[in-house]
Amino acid sequence: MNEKITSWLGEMRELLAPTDVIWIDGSDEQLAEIREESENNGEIIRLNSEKYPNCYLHRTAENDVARVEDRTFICCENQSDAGPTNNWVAPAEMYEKLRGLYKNCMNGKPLYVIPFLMGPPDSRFSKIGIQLTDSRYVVLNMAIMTQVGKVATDALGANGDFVKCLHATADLDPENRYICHFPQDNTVWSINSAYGGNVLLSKKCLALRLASDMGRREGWLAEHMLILGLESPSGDVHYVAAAFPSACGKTNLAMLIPPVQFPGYKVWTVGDDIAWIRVGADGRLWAVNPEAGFFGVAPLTSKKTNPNALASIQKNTIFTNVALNMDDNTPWWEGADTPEPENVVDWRGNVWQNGEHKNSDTPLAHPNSRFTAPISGCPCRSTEWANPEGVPLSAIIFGGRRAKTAPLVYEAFDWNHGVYVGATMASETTAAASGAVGVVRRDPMAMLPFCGYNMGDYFVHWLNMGEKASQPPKIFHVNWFKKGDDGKFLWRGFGENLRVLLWILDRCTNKIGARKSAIGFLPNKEDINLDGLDITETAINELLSADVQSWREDIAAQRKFFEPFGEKLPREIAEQLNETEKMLINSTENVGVGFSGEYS
Ligand code: OXD
Ligand code: MN
Repeated sequence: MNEKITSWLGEMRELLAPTDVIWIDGSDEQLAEIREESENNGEIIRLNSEKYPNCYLHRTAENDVARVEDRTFICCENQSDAGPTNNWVAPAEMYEKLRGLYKNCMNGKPLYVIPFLMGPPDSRFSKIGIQLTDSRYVVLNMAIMTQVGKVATDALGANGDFVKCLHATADLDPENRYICHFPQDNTVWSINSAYGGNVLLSKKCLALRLASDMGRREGWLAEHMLILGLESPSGDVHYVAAAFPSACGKTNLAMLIPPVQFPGYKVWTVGDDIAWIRVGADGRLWAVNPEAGFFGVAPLTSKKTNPNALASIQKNTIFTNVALNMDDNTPWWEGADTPEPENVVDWRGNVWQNGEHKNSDTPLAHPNSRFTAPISGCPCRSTEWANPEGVPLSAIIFGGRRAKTAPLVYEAFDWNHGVYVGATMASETTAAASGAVGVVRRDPMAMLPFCGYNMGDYFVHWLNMGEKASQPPKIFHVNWFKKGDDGKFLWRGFGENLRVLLWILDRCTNKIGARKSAIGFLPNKEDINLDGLDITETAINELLSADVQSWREDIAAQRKFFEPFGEKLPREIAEQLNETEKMLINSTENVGVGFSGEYS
């Protein structure tokens, strides 16, 4: 037994006072037993075993349905190390407050100990954590999202280090809900929530917030990125990583099915949410997905939007806060392929019969309802998912949800400009975090809620990674969400996004040219394959251009966002901003930054 575990566990037992300690060994038998207990206690509901074998539904408390950024803290010694974008409390003060809340909170309940491995076994990328929890739902989810039990304890050995993760459901008091990170102690403490993003501590807490800080110290990156492999008809596979804010389509892009006009192309999913990225011996950047499952947004998942995700969630899946079709005991959500059920239980547990819900305008599934499904069930899973070396990246893509400002795609001039493009990313907010939906907020590299240290230092680290990599990937920005004056999306998205990926890869392999503009290289229209796509000339012109006036307004917003970083904002980023502003001043209103007018 690893002594570090014994002494930590002893201390935690004394604090939490559980009745019992149960070690998760990862065996099918043990997990089956826990599922049965959860079912008997009403924590999970078994779904139709023929249509959805080994699938369950869970409902969280009504006030506990999303990540709580205002209750999430980085507790390092100096506030300046957490930076202006993180909530901060000194570690001693936070530990003391939380100890009070944890004291005896597992009285009458067992404590589950979950050793978990993130990343392929025997890989320089991998990290080990141990999560303590009083929630069987958390145990079952962790067993999908990570590799739990023996595989982790074997990797840990007698002396290995691990991240200490503590979660307690306590009484779900939102006023005392805390998600706290202690980077100097490799520790996460979470209390009074049972929603995935707050309690599956492997995910946002370890694999992003703590790992980003470890990555800075150890010379690698932990990013909020999907990883996919794009295979061409000749069999070559190129890998790209893409960062979009939560609920902006990372899972859909990672599992894309090419349109019929592109026979022989295939997309292979390496990961849909997190990438750990290191410089390889060849000077390229190599990436692994540290997770073993998907914790995806259910609403709008359908045969049309993401058939691969749909196939992945037909078995061995836990659904959270979706609706339940009472007629056949199957899950349902807005945007599903089947019509709204007549007899249905909504995500809150309210029963609606004989179609009576159809007069209501509240959704049946929560907009942030989720599925937890193992990557092993994904039909387009990449064989490289478990490669201990990871996959080499040809491109990094940043993206957001912008109705107006950003074009469909553009390429950064070079690495440093790409870091500036990532640092100035912005997106309209979604339901994945509590708070208003649809408000534009700046979200550098989609890491605003997940960077575990000062974001000014994070930008420096990104710039340094470009120096360390002699063959860094090219950097791009995409926006699938641009709207026309009629308020409708200009681009169909989903499978059609392959056309943009192909332009990106053609740029990476130097097959085509592009037009230099103030914001980056924009595509020549004829270089994006639009075969068989029903799109007007006006729409494509609008998609491939950017409006100077709204971009100038954006520059002002970027400056404002950077202000609180003060001295920490790297000079290179400030220079890129000034340079872009200068180029925008020289662009005339009519020409636009790209080619408005060019094709009219
Ligand atoms: C997620 C998120 O759950 O980003 O992946 O909120
Ligand atoms: Mn995410």
